[in-house]
Amino acid sequence: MNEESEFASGFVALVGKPNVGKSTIMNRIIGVKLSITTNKPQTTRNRILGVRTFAEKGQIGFVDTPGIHRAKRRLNRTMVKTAVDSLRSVDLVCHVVDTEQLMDSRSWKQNKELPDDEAFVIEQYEDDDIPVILVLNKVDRVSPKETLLPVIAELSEYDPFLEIVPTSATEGDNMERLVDVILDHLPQGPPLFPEDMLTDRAERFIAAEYIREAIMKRTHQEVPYGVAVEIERFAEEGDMLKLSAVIHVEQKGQKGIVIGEGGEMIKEVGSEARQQLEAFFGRDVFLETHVRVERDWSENESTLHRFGYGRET
Ligand SMILES: Nc1nc2c(ncn2[C@@H]2O[C@H](COP(=O)(O)OP(=O)(O)OP(=O)(O)O)[C@@H](O)[C@H]2O)c(=O)[nH]1
Ligand SMILES: [Mg+2]
Repeated sequence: MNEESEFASGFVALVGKPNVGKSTIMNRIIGVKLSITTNKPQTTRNRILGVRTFAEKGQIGFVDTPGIHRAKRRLNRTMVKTAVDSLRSVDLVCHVVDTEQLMDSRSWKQNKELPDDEAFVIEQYEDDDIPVILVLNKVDRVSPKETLLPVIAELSEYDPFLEIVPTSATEGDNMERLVDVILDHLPQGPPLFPEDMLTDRAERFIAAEYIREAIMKRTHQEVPYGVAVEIERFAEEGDMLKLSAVIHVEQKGQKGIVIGEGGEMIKEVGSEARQQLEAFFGRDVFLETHVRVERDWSENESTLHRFGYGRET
């Protein structure tokens, strides 16, 4: 075998139910906050590529995807379609599971079976003939640790799973092992991207997402799901980045909530997003925000497209 053929490279989809830790895993491994994460389900709405090159070993093109669920609203159906379509062009699937939630589910406790919502995720890729690694995430929440062993043993009997890797993305546990297992199952071949490439997403996208994260973290019920952010202006002025963002909400009442009493909420959002953007871009950021009502945008195909959903860039 010559040296070049020992290098592994390919695309790995991170798929699973909402809120299991897919984006946290990608960010951990690539070492940058590329994909936003919150404690609310349905945070990720797009396919997001994150590339990491491991010298001499290989290059992984992670494809972070929206959580797969039985969606009703148009935005959610679009998100699930984005996730499912992403599976068509990858070399490997990492099916990510919230281990604590799985072990607490009735079907697991009673029959050692995966719950319906996990089976629904499997249905999306099982006909595609792609190798699958099961990632048992959030194991920091499982105690005592020994209770995990019979779960792993049981799941090794499951057909689609080639390997099972327990992880804690927030603690950073077993991430190297996950990388090694992924590299073991990727095709051999030269890198697909330049070594220093991080993503194919534009800086505007990252900026809009950081702002959306700051809002999602602070809002509740339907408000976080009614927010879309557009960057109207992204300009370099001297050493500074000057950004102007429009925060779209679905109804007037949501506008009041996002602005907050005396503008308190929008001030906090702007300040947190600005700090995070400064860390990402490595320079000073001036951020201006406006909140606008775009009635029922999440049910309307043309506004969905305008905000970048269901149309991959
Ligand atoms: N305790 C614990 N929490 C975790 C772990 N990984 C992720 N989380 C938390 O789980 C929540 C969801 O994480 P995300 O990475 O946004 O999950 P996701 O699967 O990308 O979710 P969607 O984008 O909504 O599909 C966040 O609050 C994370 O901090 C873990 O290993 N342990
Ligand atoms: Mg996510």
